[in-house]
Amino acid sequence: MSFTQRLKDFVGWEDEQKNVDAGQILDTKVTKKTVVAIGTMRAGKTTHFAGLGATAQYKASESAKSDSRFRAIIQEGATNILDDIAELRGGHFPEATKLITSTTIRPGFTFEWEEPTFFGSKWFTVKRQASMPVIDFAGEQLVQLIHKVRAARTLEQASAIQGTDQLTNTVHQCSALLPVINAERAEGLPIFKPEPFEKVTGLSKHPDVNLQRMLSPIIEYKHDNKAYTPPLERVALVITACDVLFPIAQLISNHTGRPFDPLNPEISNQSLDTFMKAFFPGTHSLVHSLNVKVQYFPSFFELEKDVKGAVQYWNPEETDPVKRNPKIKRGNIFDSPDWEHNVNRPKFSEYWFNREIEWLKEFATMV
Ligand SMILES: Nc1nc2c(ncn2[C@@H]2O[C@H](COP(=O)(O)OP(=O)(O)OP(=O)(O)O)[C@@H](O)[C@H]2O)c(=O)[nH]1
Ligand SMILES: [Mg+2]
Repeated sequence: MSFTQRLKDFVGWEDEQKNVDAGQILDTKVTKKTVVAIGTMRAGKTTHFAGLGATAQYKASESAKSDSRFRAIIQEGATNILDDIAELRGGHFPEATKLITSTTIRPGFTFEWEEPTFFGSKWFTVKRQASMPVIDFAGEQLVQLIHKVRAARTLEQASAIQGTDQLTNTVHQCSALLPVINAERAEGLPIFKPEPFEKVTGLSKHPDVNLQRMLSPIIEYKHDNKAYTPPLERVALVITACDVLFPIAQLISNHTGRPFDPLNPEISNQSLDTFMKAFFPGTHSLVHSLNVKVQYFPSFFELEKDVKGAVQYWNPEETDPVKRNPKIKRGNIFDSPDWEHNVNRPKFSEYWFNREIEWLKEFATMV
């Protein structure tokens, strides 16, 4: 934590609350900072959120031993996230998200940090909280949402939506966006897999277009309704299934003329920025036009492979790739004497999930 932040915490100073009238008009008063995570079909949203939940649980357990406490409250809402976490630990990817008919969604994470902070000559306990409603809808349903958000350009329209559509409201309330993008959607790379665009009307063949269509209405809405919606302060791009990039990292490096290593903390941000610029040029330009700090997070769950490097499946005889169900590599009791950290622990980008939690902390409000 920076010194300035510590000072702010100490004196209980909060950044000037803009949009204080918003509560009266739209009843969308911001008490906690809200981060909204969003992504198109089969982007790896459910997997990523379950990974974040798992990491938060590990972190909370570890913090029990230290003075700095971390708590993770996972609200399931209408989702299945606790089960999804257990699935990952069992080596399975979560099921494809089903269409949700309920309007009371409100799933998500509340993370809380409690830290002794030394200031002057005294110790104080500083508590911060970040709330992260997760828009984990089936991709198909999200596409419908995009149309709604796009239509609500005026306050009247937004008010009409509010109450009937919590989801749209959540998007409009957010102060940070966390778009989730699957590395396999990089059109032009040998690993490219198109979005299942035939299945959904309104979905383009080109992932870059879908991402822009998803993000630009939110951005436009925020731009046009500055008095009624908190400003967008931050954007973090999560690149899922990053493990598929490892074997072609060298190719990308040659392609871009720069070192490419999403997992190297020194050049991760720069590598993924290059990646976005090359393969998602429209989205890259849209996000960068916001003039906010953009952070990238690589995310992956490694697949179980045999000695020849062939992916292992739970149902190898199935022809449908979804039903075939790849196995996630994970630790078992014979890996090392340290079973506490190994049993049912998937091999995943845990370091980066922790960085994501840190990012949320920087952004969290003091409570
Ligand atoms: N290799 C690899 N594959 C992944 C990873 N994350 C997701 N996948 C694959 O992508 C599929 C979709 O992931 P989900 O997490 O269900 O994606 P989603 O965005 O929730 O999808 P919908 O809810 O159907 O829109 C999984 O079943 C996996 O096959 C990853 O980190 N590595
Ligand atoms: Mg899902």
